[in-house]
Amino acid sequence: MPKGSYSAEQIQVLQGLEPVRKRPGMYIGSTDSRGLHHLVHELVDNAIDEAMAGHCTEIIVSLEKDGSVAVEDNGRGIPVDIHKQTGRPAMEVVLTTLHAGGKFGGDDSGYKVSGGLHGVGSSVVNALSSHMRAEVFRDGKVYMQEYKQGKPVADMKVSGKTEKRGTRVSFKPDPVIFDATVFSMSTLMTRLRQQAYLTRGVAISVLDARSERPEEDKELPRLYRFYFEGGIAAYVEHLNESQECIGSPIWFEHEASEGYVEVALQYSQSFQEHVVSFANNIHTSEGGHHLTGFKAALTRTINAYARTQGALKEKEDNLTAEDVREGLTAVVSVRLKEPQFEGQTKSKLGNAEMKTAVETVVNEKLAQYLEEHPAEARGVVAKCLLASRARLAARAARDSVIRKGALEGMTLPGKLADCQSRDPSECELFIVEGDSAGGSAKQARRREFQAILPLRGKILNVEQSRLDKMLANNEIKALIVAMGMGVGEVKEVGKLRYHRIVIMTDADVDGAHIRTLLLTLFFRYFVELLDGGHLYIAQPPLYKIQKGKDVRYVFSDVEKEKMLKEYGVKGEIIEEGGENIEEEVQDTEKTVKIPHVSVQRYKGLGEMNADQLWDTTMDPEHRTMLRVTMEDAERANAAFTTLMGPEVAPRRKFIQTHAKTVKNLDI
Ligand code: TTJ
Repeated sequence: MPKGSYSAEQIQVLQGLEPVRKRPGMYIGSTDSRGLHHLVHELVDNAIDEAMAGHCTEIIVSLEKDGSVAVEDNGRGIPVDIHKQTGRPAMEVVLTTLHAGGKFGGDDSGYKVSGGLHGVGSSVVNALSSHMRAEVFRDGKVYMQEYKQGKPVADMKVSGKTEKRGTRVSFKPDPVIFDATVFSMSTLMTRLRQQAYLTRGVAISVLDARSERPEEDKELPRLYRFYFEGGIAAYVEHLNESQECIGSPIWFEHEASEGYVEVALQYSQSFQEHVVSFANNIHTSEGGHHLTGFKAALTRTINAYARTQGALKEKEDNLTAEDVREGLTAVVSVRLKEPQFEGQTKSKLGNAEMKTAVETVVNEKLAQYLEEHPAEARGVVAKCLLASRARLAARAARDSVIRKGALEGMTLPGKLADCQSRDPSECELFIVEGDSAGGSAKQARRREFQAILPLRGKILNVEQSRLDKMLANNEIKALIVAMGMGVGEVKEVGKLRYHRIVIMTDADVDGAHIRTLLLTLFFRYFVELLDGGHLYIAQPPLYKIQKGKDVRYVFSDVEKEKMLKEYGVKGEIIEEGGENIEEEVQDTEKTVKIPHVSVQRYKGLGEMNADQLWDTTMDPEHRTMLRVTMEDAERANAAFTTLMGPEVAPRRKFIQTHAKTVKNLDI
């Protein structure tokens, strides 16, 4: 079969659409407004693929009077010939079966948007529609088939004559499936505009023909046409609209063996960095190898140029990656045959070969640009040097804070109850929350090798703070001084005074928060301690269960229930209390009395007496501690960034999604 011709032979694994209607969320993520709009993009992606293959220049999305949406292109049309495996027209197979692999034409030579991150296929749209009509215009004829809930109403037929060429698919989302079935033109436009920027030379129009429009659409014109001859260069121009720019956007493309690479960039006098990356038109918000390659090449090329021009003197250090990205706006777009999407939100490009592919192109083309545009090149280098000088000044200020501060002087903080030993390999530092827990821990500890540092209140949120500001915080300074290894550029792991650093917080929400803050601090500034296995989390018990002289400590509710069963007492009885109370446990409101057995719940470390704290939590012979591993920290890092970073929206989302898993809420 010659390349570029098409037939219906390559559809591989076929499956009906029943599972889609049973569990729509599995296929389109959700059945809310987001999932609803996803249906449109699913169809548009097919048309974009046809455009990327070079066969389509116009895509029209229309919101019809009857609540349906139509997507039409002027491509070659979905194949209508008979698919050998099933004996049905290819169009029917494409729209009524879940086809693994997503290839329904003979033409799999190109890069595809559909079948990428969300590409579940147009049949999924069909399954979730109360009604769908597909039309293919080719060879002067209109081939047409209609469906209800994904099932053909009749065989495909020739329904008329036409001069047109292309595909038109219209559908009405099934109200049985979706919470709401009203489309928002403004929502659709955001993504369609982006797609138009990314697919240079293709026009994407949106037409609103509805008589009733939702509130957010009422002010909008009824017709938009997104067409950007400049593609991503126009995108960069648009992003930099309100900035004072250095020259026009730089644009280049290259068809490498690993895939297609396209880059546009422009510097402005802003201090922000705005670099966005895409793989097969899908926004890779978590970056990936294409972005890594871009950044590496940028740093290398600008440094090389600055050196040959003498802008960087021999004895001066190279510009850092951050220096060369200050004021940069860039779009990096790659297309590849088999994109791998990884990461927390599956939006990180995992194909390692794209690093070199992008790096090589950018090295070459950017160097060439700088050579050919000396005026712009001077502007760019000047901007980067400015960023570098600002960074050096900030560092000097920070160093002086460190030198002037208590760190070098080594005056240990007053509230540290240090241990006697000076052999770090046997020394332990317990970081405890609050003075009262600190008091218990001081009584409980073995002073020969255990030191206690009580921290008051919530320590600073380090994710958002710079090092200098962080060092102004007394709690953090005390901790850093106690550990003895310094911080930032004067850090020396060899000077660590304790080889075990133990975070010991209460088993409640506040404790968890302080633990997260501490982990953030360690992850950001003392990653060596994680690598070296020096960081631990203490495991104080949740309950003390006592029957006569027999005392047991348990660390979870499950363990508690198990223990009580062993004693022949059921959980419910405990809650109700009972007769024959023989024992009373003092010191707590939460004492529950039952025959012979008492259960005490520890709300905080302060509620344990020194002996109990030693026995259960601090005694190396009996305690369990969790060692914080790099893997924990890596996993935590994502949470840190979401929870602690400056962006509010993702944090709210994280909290909403995880709220149910926060147990032991201390109300
Ligand atoms: C497949 O490979 C051979 C040539 O035609 C290719 C194809 O299917 N092209 C195509 C599909 N163009 N447009 C579509 C399409 C457009 C919409 C709006 C919806 C769907 C499901 C497909």
